[in-house]
Amino acid sequence: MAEESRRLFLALWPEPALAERLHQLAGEAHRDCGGRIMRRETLHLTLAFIGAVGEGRLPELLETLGRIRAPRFRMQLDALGHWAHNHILWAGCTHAPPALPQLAADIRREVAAIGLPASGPAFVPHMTLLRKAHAPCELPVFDALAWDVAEWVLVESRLTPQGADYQPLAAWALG
Ligand code: 2AM
Repeated sequence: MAEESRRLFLALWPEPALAERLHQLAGEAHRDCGGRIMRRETLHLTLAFIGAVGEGRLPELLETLGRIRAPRFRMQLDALGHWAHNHILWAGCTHAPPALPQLAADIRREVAAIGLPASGPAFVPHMTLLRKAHAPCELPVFDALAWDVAEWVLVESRLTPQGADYQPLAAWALG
């Protein structure tokens, strides 16, 4: 019988209060550019996308990821943007703290070292708020949202007719 596989990625997951604020922003942007609003509980920032991983490789992946050491950091979510190529309306930061791309690079390197694909496009930190969105005429103006990042998570994505359903599998604290 074929081995079960899971669709995996690594991400930062906001606390409910921050997710709520981002969800409100998504609603404001939606008035202008339409599209599909991401559910509050699914909002996240992807660090690395792996894709399908055979069940049998999970222990090795967990052990590899568990060896990564990285510092806590604060991020200011102060920007909204729209990508024409994939019709995503996103939230991000004008100046990412260096610890953020460093964490993404460490994860990608370690995952690649055990022969799994963890690259995807170049790392551009963003949180998808709307999909299938038109280019906005005017983006909502908002006060920067501070995000104190204390952990990162391994998440399984299950595709359902209602959209992606995300299940956290493991979390690691930042030092
Ligand atoms: P997106 O929001 O920019 O589409 C789970 O699907 C997460 O992994 C999403 O944040 C998604 O980013 C990202 N993702 C999905 N497929 C990907 C791929 N092939 N390469 C890189 N990232 C991907």
